[in-house]
Amino acid sequence: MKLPFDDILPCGICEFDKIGNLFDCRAKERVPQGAKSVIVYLFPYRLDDEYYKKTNISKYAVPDDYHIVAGEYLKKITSALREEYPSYSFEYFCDNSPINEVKAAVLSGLGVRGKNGLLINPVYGSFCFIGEIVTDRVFEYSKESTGSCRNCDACVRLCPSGALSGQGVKKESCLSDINQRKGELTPENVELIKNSGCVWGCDVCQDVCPMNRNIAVTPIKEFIETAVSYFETGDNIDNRAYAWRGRKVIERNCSYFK
Ligand code: B12
Repeated sequence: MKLPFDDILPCGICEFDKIGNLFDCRAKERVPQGAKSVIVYLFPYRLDDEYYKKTNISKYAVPDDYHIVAGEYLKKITSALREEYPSYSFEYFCDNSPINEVKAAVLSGLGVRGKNGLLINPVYGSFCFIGEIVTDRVFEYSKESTGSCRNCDACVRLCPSGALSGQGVKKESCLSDINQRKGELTPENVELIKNSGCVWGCDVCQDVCPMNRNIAVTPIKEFIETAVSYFETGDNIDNRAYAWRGRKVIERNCSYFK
């Protein structure tokens, strides 16, 4: 069957049972009983270099919130699937998902897992969000990606907070976790934020990755049309990836640069 957006979104399918343990979260309840397949989509978000000339937020937060944008695409694809296969269940997820999305993407043949724990696609690099549709219908599974990243260890060596060991990311040490945290930060954490020049998220492990050189820019027009590369205290945060935290956290981070 031809699905909407087949021509722009990289997609692969894996067996649900290969995903392993599901994350405990509210969305877990929506996983169809007797789930068989996970249809995984990538939403590439790298924009033209122009957009990153003057920036103080990480690349994932430059376009409108991906939960909203990817959610709209997934909703349309899910509707088409429900119409085509009315006796099966289809539920979509993105980020707030019980599925380990990087693992699902690797199993679906969409790329390899880097030492920074992120999925690296051959065309779009790691600058891709991941979303998926879980169903109790069996589809033909894609060939799992094999191999690894280039093992150069640049991400491990250059991570500003030493959060990477080569086995994945140590959440509490990751700058992206630190600068999204509420409340008072330790002086060490404040120093890390000041040195990063970034008030939201962190891209160092991706920016230094050689597999992210010469990658394609996003084909998703909503990401391009909504790009805002710089955040200043008082700016509108509607639909932004940092909105869910409220403005206090990002504005606190801005205050460290005054
Ligand atoms: C919690 C979370 C975070 C936390 C903690 C990250 C973590 N890995 O623990 C914080 C806030 C730090 C974070 C930061 C970021 N995140 Co985040 N995050 C998530 C989330 C919601 C859950 C991840 C999780 O808890 N994993 C659990 C841990 C234990 O998994 P793991 O580290 O992969 O460990 C497993 C593997 O090592 C596996 N394993 C072992 N060996 C092997 C071998 C292979 C081949 C495979 C496949 C697996 C595997 O076993 C372990 C146990 O399951 C996912 C969405 C989702 N539902 O998956 C997004 C997600 C991973 N994040 C995403 C993004 C974009 C980011 C940032 C880049 C944002 C930014 N610019 O600041 C950073 C990157 C930091 C980094 N290097 O990971 C994207 C990644 C897209 C991609 N291309 O991979 C995701 C998929 C969200 C999305 N829907 O797009 N994130």
